[in-house]
Amino acid sequence: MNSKKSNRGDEVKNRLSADLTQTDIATPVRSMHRRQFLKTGAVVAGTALMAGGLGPIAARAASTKNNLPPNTPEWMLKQGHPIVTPPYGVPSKYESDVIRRPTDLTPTDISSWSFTPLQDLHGIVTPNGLVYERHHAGVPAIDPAEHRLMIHGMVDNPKIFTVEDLKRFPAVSHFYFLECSGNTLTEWVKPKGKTVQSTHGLLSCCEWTGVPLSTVLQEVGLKHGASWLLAEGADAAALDRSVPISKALDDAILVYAQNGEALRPEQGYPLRLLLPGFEGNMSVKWLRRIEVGDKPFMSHEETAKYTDLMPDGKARILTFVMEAKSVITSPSGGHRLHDKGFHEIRGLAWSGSGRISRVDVSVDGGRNWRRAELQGPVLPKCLTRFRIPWEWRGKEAILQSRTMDDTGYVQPTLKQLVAVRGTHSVYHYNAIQSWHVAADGEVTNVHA
Ligand SMILES: Nc1nc2c(c(=O)[nH]1)N[C@H]1C(S)=C(S)[C@@H](COP(=O)(O)O)O[C@H]1N2
Ligand SMILES: [Mo]
Repeated sequence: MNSKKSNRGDEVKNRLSADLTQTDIATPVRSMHRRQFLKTGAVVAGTALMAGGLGPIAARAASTKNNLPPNTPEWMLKQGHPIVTPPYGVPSKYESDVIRRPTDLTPTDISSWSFTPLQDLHGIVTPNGLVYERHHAGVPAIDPAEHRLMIHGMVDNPKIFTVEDLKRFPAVSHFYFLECSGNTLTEWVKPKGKTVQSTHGLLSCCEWTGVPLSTVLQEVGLKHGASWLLAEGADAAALDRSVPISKALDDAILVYAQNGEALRPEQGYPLRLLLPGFEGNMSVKWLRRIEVGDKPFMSHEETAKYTDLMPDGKARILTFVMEAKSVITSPSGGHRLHDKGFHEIRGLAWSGSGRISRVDVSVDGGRNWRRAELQGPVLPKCLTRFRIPWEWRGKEAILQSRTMDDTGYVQPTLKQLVAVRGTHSVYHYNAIQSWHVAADGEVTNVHA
């Protein structure tokens, strides 16, 4: 997926390397002697950017040499484009390869996935246009004026709410990750995904706004003995899942906005359920009906699918929580390190059980570990960004991250995971990911 990028990087690297001494390549810009910096300034700046994974910037700079100092770049010689073109802003055209990517694993693109480009993102928030997608019957085009949420079953006052009704309730906003329990499913037996987008990209993190489900359940009144509910979507799949009342009364949200604007159609416009830390499948999109009952409803999605086949031939069912997991996003599969010396290893950690308490990073396949820095705020059931400095000496390395959450749970190695779960499972893969760095800087997915 990054091949375009790395090729561009390679070209520049080839063109630049003629001008560079070995010392220049190995010296971090910050500590470089001023005279030396001036002598090789433009070239070194480009190289340093590539070292940080910003290959395309260096590539562009080199391909438009006339725009480089001491010249005045062409974009300073005329005025820019006027405001509100377009009225809804879009990223720079130079970011056009930062996109969701589909999979070739599904026979149709109606019931399929698209993956978030984790390798290109910064911080913890997923921009709305890059949030991963999982639809079982495509994206319905719902007119919010004709959408309703019906709540019935074991309640005192069954009700039908409009979206506007729900927006009148006191609102909350929280940052939570959303992960498909099928995330990383290709990796059980062999390392398959080429990039972190394809291995871990069924993962996103937004600020979700809506009304707590507990508030609305209070409005309709739960009958004595009510202990489960069924949430149903208004798509052609009519996807439905059972939710324990304890979760519904805890942190479940009826969501109508993500990252400050209305939900995107792909994310469930105009209304979705969000169950923080639970498998993505249960956060029912295009939510139209909640039925309250006293036992799980045993829908297709929680019996035929979304169960975990164990080594003894029995299947675990109703496995809700997404357990602690982490992954290095830079450098990661498809990247290429061009320069020895300083690199910042960056990644994401998350846990459906609570807060991330720690991330350790190994560069030797798990023999030695160093503690990474966690970027605040460290929020519960939210992505947490970690970073750690690394001096690459141009030798082979195996990069791994291992996280722990505030329950004390430690992310397993693949061996530990398979010892318990076997290899017949599809969902809930959360083993430590390994990226192999070759002596030539090429980064690939391996099992270590
Ligand atoms: N109604 C409905 N809800 C749904 C789905 C669906 O197909 N239909 N897919 C589920 C699955 S499997 C996941 S992982 C998440 C994906 O949410 P997203 O597309 O907003 O990332 O929505 C869940 N909710
Ligand atoms: Mo999913």
